[in-house]
Amino acid sequence: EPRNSVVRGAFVVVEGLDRAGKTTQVQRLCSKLYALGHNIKTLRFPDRNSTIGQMISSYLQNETDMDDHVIHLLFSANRWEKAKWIEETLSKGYTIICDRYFYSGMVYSAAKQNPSLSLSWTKHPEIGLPLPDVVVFLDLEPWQAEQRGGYGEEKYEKREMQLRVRELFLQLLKADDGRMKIVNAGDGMDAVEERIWKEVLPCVEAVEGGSFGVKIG
Ligand code: Z5A
Repeated sequence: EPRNSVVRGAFVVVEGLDRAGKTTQVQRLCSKLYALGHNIKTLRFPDRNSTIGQMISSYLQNETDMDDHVIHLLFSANRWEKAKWIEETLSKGYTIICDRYFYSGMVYSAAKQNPSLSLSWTKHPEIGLPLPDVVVFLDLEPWQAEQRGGYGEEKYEKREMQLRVRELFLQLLKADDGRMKIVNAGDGMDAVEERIWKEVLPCVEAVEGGSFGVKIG
């Protein structure tokens, strides 16, 4: 059970390109926070367990084809399925570490260069979702990502797509109100872990302690 002194948990999102090390770093961050006595839950998107998540998974594996808008809305719906759980979990005092969120949703869809699917269009279905307190963007150049094992079989794992995705992430960062933190993910795992820690710990402590940090705009 969460500590009584916690006002609410912090909502921490880890974003980045393919192979930026999100899974690795989410695990490390959770263990460190847990060791300090924080109560932690994790989440990842897409959540492939739900019916909608299974449709997404089948699309990513090239088993089904879908209109670009349809898959965009399914990714968004997959987050909305969890919105109430996120709010309830935070209010019970658990800090949530989430692997990808609507930032990925926006940039991967906009990177397809469909004329009727601009970056601003992609945002609309996401409006109203619980807003993270801090978003760590693990930045890696696509050529560095490729050195970590090359691209697999999934839909978006191609160099041109990854280059556009990175440009769009950087565009979101420029327009951001201060909750997104860019972290160079091109070095060893320990160095990256340390950089993330410096960004996340103060935010978790502030939110759990009752100071809500960045106000929701
Ligand atoms: N997508 C979307 O279109 N719309 C949405 O709304 C959402 C997602 C939420 C599936 O995502 C696809 O869905 C994704 C975006 C799109 N498409 N693409 N591309 P996913 O999250 O299920 O899959 P993923 O992002 O491709 O996960 P990943 O490949 O597992 O990457 P990762 O979690 O960032 O990396 P990792 O597993 O921690 O590490 C990858 C490898 O690198 C592994 O061998 C590690 O040991 C190694 N590694 C990690 N860190 C380092 C360092 N620092 N140095 C060297 N090697 C390292």
